Amino acid sequence: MATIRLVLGDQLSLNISSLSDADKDNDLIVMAEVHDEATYVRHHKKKIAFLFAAMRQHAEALRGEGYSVRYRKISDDMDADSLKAVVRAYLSDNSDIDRVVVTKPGEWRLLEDMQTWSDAFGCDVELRDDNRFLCSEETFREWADGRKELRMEYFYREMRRKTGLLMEGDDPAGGEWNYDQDNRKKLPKSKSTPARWFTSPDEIDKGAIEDVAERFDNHFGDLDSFSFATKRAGAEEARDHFMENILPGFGDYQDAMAMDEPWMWHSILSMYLNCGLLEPLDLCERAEEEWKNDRAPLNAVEGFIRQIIGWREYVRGVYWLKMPDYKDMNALNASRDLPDFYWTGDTDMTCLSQAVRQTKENAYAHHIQRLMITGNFALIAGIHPDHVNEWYMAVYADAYEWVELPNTHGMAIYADGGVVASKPYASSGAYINRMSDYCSNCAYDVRKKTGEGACPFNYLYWDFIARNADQLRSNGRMGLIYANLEKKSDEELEAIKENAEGYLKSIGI
Ligand code: FAD
Ligand code: DLZ
Ligand code: SF4
Repeated sequence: MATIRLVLGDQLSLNISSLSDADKDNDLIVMAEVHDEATYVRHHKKKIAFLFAAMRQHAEALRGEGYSVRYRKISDDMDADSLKAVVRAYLSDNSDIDRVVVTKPGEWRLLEDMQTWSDAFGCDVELRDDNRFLCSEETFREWADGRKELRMEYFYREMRRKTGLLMEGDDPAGGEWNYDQDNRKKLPKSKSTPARWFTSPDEIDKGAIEDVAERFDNHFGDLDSFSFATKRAGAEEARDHFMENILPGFGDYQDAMAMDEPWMWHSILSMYLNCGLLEPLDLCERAEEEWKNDRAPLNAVEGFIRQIIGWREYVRGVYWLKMPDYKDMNALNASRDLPDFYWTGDTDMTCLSQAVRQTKENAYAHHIQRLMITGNFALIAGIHPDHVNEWYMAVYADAYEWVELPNTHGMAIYADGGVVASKPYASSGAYINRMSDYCSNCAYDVRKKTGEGACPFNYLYWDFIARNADQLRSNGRMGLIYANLEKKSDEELEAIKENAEGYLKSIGI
């Protein structure tokens, strides 16, 4: 008898656990482009095109390795519209298949669905752990067990010890675990950003792009100028270009933003990492080599490695530890709709129009834009977590719920009440002005707190602080902020409230 090995769109790794014991002569590898996965949120067109193209390229690579691959391209046949329907169809067409093996998906909704497959199909359906992470779900649970707070920094130190990355014996390289204090420079006017590595689509990519243009025209985002790598070799070129040319500056300007600069010194590797074209440990080891060979400074290399073995592994651990309840959390009772400008970029707020327009164009925005612009606005305006989650899931080429949800509900909008962040990452226009040149190119005045032309981040910030006082005042890290709130006169507080309500009404939420 034979086995179906189902490979999902974000499981494009040759060493994925579902294939570890595959019988190349008998087993069938099944890969399928299905409407259910492509439409459960209105994914950016470039995200779908990227994934379909990368899946098609991976199917060829697997064939090259001697596997029998059954690949179903997206079609208009709505009878086989989900992964479950596709697997069922293969099972009923092949009486010699009596088992399905799949690596666990990265989203709860699909895991829950797959847990019903064995009964539904009347055969063994084996769900295997995803072996592409450095910390298993079980190890994370053990680390979390009994801890009052799940702070990333302590998890990260464990991961440094476990991997030996940037360790000198039992001590961290250079004496500090974290060099974040060196990584907060604003981009000087005289400094230009480095050229980036992009590629152009081959025939397989062009086919996927056409299929997406034809079928998902009503989805968010631009499809032209598609320039992601879709094969492992391309992703590795992007990686090598980053290590050689970009990594040395990764640290210094990690928190900076600048007009018409979508990439800064960020790696633009998350979409490859998350779908399996690159591997986390390999990236970190290569970055460490750059430091060891004096080609990149410690603050850059430590910062980069922390994002991967720290944040990336940590948010995945939190996701599987806290789901399914995590998704329904709304600690601050946020209830507003998402403003239309999150989909169009049409707003006079330069910071937001830059972040959204670049997102629309590239299916990418860098971390500080996601956190301190779109995330911060959603937080201080009080947008309902479900709308925030849906938007972030849809718009980025690297978005899968295991990584997106703890970053939105946890890091950006404090919907989880402090599981991920020790306090809300709320800020007024002053922070954005300090870290970017957006404000000097904006219709609003960042120095004005209320009244005509005042920066909306200013009054929305204080309105957020005031309306959530009951819940946040007791947080030790918010003490200074609440002391400043106390200093505001009743008239000032009234003007803040009026401005905030008037503005939110004017944008229709
Ligand atoms: P770099 O800045 O070059 O960082 C290097 C790598 O570190 C990234 O490729 C990524 O794999 C990892 N990394 C960095 N920060 C994080 C983080 N906070 N969590 C997990 N991994 C991290 N990342 C996603 O991969 N998918 C998402 O859907 C996603 N949604 C986000 C939503 C919000 C509100 C926020 C604040 C962050 C989100 N992130 C998400 C994390 C981070 O912003 C992206 O990983 C990063 O911007 C990807 O670009 P890059 O590859 O250039 O990253
Ligand atoms: C994101 C996505 C999209 C757009 N399309 C497909 C698809 O057609 N077939 C597939 O196997 N996977 C797709 N994916 C990725 C899945 O949604 C992803 O595997 C799950 O969300 C779990 O992480
Ligand atoms: Fe954004 Fe306010 Fe600065 Fe305009 S002035 S760019 S709205 S922070």
